[in-house]
Amino acid sequence: MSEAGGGRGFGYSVPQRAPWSLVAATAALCLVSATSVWTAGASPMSREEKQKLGNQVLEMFDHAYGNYMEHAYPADELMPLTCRGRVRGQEPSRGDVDDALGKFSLTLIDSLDTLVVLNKTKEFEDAVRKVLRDVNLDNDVVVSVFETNIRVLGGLLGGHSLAIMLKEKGEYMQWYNDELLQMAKQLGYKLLPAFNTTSGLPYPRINLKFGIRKPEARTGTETDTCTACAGTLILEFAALSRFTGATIFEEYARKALDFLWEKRQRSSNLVGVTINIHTGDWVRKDSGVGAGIDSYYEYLLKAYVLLGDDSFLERFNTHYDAIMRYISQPPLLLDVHIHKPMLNARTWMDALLAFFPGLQVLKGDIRPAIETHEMLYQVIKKHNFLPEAFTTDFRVHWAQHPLRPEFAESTYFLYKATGDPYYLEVGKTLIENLNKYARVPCGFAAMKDVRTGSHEDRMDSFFLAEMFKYLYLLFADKEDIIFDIEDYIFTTEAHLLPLWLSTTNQRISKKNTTSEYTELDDSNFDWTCPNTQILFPNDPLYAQSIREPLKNVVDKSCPRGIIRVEESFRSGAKPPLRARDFMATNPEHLEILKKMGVSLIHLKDGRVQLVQHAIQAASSIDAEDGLRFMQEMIELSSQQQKEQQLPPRAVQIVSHPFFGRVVLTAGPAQFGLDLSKHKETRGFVASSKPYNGCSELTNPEAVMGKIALIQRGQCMFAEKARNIQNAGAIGGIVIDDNEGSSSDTAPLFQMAGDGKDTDDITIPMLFLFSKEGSIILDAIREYEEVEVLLSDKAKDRDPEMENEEQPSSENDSQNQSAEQIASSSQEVDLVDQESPEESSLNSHPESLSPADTDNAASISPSEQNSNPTENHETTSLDGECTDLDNQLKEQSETEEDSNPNVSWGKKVQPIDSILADWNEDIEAFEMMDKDEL
Ligand code: DMJ
Repeated sequence: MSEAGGGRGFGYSVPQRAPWSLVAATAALCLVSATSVWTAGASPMSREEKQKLGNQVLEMFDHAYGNYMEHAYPADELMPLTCRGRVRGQEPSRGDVDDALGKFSLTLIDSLDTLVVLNKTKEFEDAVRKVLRDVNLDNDVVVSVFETNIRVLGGLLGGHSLAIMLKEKGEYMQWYNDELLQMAKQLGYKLLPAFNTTSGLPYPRINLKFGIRKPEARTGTETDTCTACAGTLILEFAALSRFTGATIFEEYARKALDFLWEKRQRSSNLVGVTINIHTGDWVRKDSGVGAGIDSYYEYLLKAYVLLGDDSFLERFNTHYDAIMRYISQPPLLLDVHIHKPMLNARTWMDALLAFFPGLQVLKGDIRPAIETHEMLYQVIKKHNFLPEAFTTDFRVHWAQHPLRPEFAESTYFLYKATGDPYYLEVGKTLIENLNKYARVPCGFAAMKDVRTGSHEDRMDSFFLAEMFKYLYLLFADKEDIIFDIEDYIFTTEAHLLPLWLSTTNQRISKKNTTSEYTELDDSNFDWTCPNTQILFPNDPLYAQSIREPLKNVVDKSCPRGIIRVEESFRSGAKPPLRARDFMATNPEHLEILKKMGVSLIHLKDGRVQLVQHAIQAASSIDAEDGLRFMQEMIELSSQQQKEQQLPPRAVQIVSHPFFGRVVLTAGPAQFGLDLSKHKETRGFVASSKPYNGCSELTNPEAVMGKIALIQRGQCMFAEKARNIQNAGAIGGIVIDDNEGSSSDTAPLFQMAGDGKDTDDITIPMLFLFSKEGSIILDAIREYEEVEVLLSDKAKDRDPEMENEEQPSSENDSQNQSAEQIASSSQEVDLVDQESPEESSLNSHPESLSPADTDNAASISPSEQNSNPTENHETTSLDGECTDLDNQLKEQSETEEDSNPNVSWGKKVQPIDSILADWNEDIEAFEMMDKDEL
């Protein structure tokens, strides 16, 4: 290879177009050949420590896989809190997420090639036998075509790829006769009817038994699919064609990709998030590199690597240029509109985009990869995991984390590309956090809320397919793996497909499907891939030097656009209409607003948005008044939010045998000790008598110095609190009297006072739904002495207690049943998605009746600054965050996009077009918020 002339980033060009096989192999080699190039900057990690960490990954995998096999198999997934299998139809539906479950032992199939990578060849052999013996692909279940392709078809093909590799080595799998491939082919044929559309884009779902559009299929009426859903098939489908010689699969996948390429927005070269599979119209016109689009881009580049087809690289490069021009604002990656790519479509990022630095490594654009990865790592350091979505100033937007592997994936690729031991330290942190916060007695549980540390009864199959592979490979040396990983490419689900497929069965007529690219001119696009051997030796501190300026980017960030607003209010002048007096139904008020350039947008859900455009004001003085009015509105709104919404709290069971592993998310109280301001309260629990706590307790000696359990109902929350406090309790937990209630099915609320002064209540009070409360009640029945911690956030487990956990011979059986109880716990959800409106739906006599929110204008500062340049200017005012900033931080912690917007922009735009834009944006936001990641 010779050095690139004008290639983007740090790529190196391939001077002559190589034959397919060479191109594929070269690209893959570029990706992985840089390990151990140098070790500078971060201190190098010793081989012993790497081995220790590798062994730790193996142990963790055993814990996850072992519990799945023991307690869940043949179900699709393990429910690690209740320690049983998730069987579709037997659990309450979780919506789209469940479309991955086809009653085909999903986790087993998704884990197949992980077993080989982790050197568990014997277990692999057993697992393959189980798949062949037990798995039925003909179930009457409607599944996602995308998920079934990447997880099941990919899993079978990855398994097959490594089975034939092992067979050839001559020790294991000698009996294997392409059985997995036959299953893959059977599944491939089951997915094909989904492509029966004029566009060639597949339907999003298919019935494994009945296909599509027949009445018994119960699917086929959908009109839309996501871009990634239609554009993430080529690797598996082409591999299936090339392994079997049946070209139809590759043809169908190519046709779908060709259609998407045709439909790209021609001036921005971006694609939207969802597309109509019949008309080809973009349904959602926002565009990023995360949810809904991510693996479409990934597959274009990887299809080039695997298949050696130039057109895929050209498409990828065209999109990549657009991404770097519009979406990338290093270290951020922000969604934009495909038609107006200079306009940000969101002010938050989702966790799925964490794969992108890894893809940039494959592309050869290392600098932005290092920057984005560093930013993501800082978010992780703040919250232990990457929340499903976080704002541009790094606050939690959606607090869940289903143990996604994307960040580990990028860490692995960056380590391969740079050899910088910093990335090993990053991997070590990921391992520590998983063990500390997600590990439960029966596997690893997804985080329900990264802020409280509460869990969800869920361990997705991709955790085994991807996370353990990338973490193990990160610490492994070449000799730790029984085959050469560089001969394979990773699919989006980290399944391994051999690069030799590029020269096998390539009978597809590419002319039919990619007519635009029959004559290629190398100068049209970059032939890039990172050759780090050439790239780094002269500058061993390269990666570190890129990370350095970003070191405190997360900690230092302030909400954007606030400083300027605040400055404009230093004069102390008041607007002619005070925000607190404003009524949206008063025509005089509306007139004043208009004069000040403030317009009103009525949202579909009944709320009202206020938008100020200084240019629309009658005069510059009115414009300033408008700003002041909006400022007051922000403060008012912030105050209302604070009054109405307290964050969730945690009840953590800390005594033997739970040791803090079970964390229940609890509803706060608007009275009593505020756990966010004070130290947590720790104590043993005792039931109060009467259990409803509505009169003086008859068992004060039992609750004295303890945390009293009281049943909800019969009287006000505050009255219960006073009664237990008078009996000497140091805290209280109110348990819902509505049997079977759970935060999985009901929004949690905060307990309101009784309308009188509640300052006399000084103990902390928390609320648990019945299902969660019964975990504590069961524990008392089993162990009598149960100690809990009431806090605003789950605390680290006590290491001493953890050590005591090792079962001794006498208490083995006790520990065993303790594990069962611990693992049969349900955990609680709260507040992240709960709006004040939802709280008000609760009509229980004691519950909070929040103020009427009609016309209540809460404010989102997030839209204040959609201009990337301005964003950077305001962010650079580090350290100047004021109380107001903090208020807004808190305010938008959970409500970022649902609030009305204030625009401080000075752009001149006719009001009609502004409103049209806003309506489009609002619709997009509403759809996005409904979306599953
Ligand atoms: C995986 O199933 C795949 O990586 C997919 O492309 C999107 N993300 C999930 C895991 O987060």
